[in-house]
Amino acid sequence: MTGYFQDIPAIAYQGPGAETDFAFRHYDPDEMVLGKRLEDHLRFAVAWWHSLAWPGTDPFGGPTFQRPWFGDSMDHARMKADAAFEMFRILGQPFFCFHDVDVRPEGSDFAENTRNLMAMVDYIGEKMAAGGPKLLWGTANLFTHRRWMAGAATNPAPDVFAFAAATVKTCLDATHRLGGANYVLWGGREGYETLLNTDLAQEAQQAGRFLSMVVDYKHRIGFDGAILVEPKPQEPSKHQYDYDVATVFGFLQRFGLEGEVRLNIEQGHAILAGHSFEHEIALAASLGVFGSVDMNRNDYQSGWDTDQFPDSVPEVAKAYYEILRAGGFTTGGTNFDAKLRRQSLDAEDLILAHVGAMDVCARGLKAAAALIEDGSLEAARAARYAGWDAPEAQAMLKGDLAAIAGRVEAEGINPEPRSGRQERLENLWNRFV
Ligand code: XUL
Ligand code: CO
Repeated sequence: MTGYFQDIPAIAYQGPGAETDFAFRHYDPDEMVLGKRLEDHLRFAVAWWHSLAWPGTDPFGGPTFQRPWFGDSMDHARMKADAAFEMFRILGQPFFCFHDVDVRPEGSDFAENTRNLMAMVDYIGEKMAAGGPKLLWGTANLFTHRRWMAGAATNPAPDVFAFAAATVKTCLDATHRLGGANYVLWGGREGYETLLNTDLAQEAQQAGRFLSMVVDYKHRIGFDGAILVEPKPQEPSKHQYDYDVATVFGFLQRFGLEGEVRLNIEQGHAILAGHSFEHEIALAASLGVFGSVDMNRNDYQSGWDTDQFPDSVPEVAKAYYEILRAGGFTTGGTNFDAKLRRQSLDAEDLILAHVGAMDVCARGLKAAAALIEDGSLEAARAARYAGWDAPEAQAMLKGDLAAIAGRVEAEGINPEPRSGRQERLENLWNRFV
């Protein structure tokens, strides 16, 4: 016990009329929505890095947080894990996520890193066995340490590629041992700062081989979770190769991995790429590679990845609508890849950030579910494409230009445009959200 959260009660569902801030108003884990418990729809996860490891720095300022578990020793790492599970007990969320560096102190070499990680895996595994949340995903931090400054898998130096491969192997082992539902790769340094020193063809070959080896190793150890790639267009690199869903899908196809790897889609990354969150989810679903989400929000003025907790029900409703339309999460879930503002110093800030975000997501998902249940939006969408059911329309999809031209002439086809009814559908949407 760290006692860090000692004055904060376990958060329970009390409904919209709750009189305390320390209650869920909309997230009732047991509420049945579309035939499934809300907890099983949303599959919330707390991110170890933002909530327990991040010290409140920004590009202009040092740490603002003074958590008792900050430090470089194994004792500190264990205290951090104790605090994590105290926080998890208060929130009652079903999952968490971590990078290797979030849970272990940095060693002097690969062997010591591995020893530290595996000792912490044992420690965390005991806490999970005692009734804590499950692991949604594990990952390797291949971007903070100075060795990764020119990339991990795409580094010009083969020894860095080797160190990255060895590190991902141990992180996959750790994730497997903790029963993780997924393993994530986010390539913050897999990109470039300047084309003047970059060989794009060479780096793509390295990245393709690296990901293929990850998939091979997953099968070798019998890890049955999903391998997920997390797109992001830039920051920290000027340009990142995993730019967005479309770019990653093209990369997966090029290396024959589209049946093996799915995507972890983050709200803030979608915005940075010039898309909406729901676009990225819908596109991944349409390509059969939707996996999981990192739920957060960007500040729309600042133009960088601010990783704030979500606060907008209409925004998250659009994301959950696409997720539900795709059949809901399978191995994935809602990971709060979100951090406090650096002035939010207190233990209660950390708890209330999650409570609010969980309520926002619950409201959004329930609104989206009501729209699915109503069915009018999907009926309107289907009606818009209904012409394609006709045999002559289907024949065109296997046809050729000359045959189609002949038919247009023979039948005097001269199409009349039809309304897309956007505002009518927006009005429908707003009746539910
Ligand atoms: C960075 C980011 C990461 C990944 C995991 O923008 O989203 O936290 O989710 O490495
Ligand atoms: Co993320």
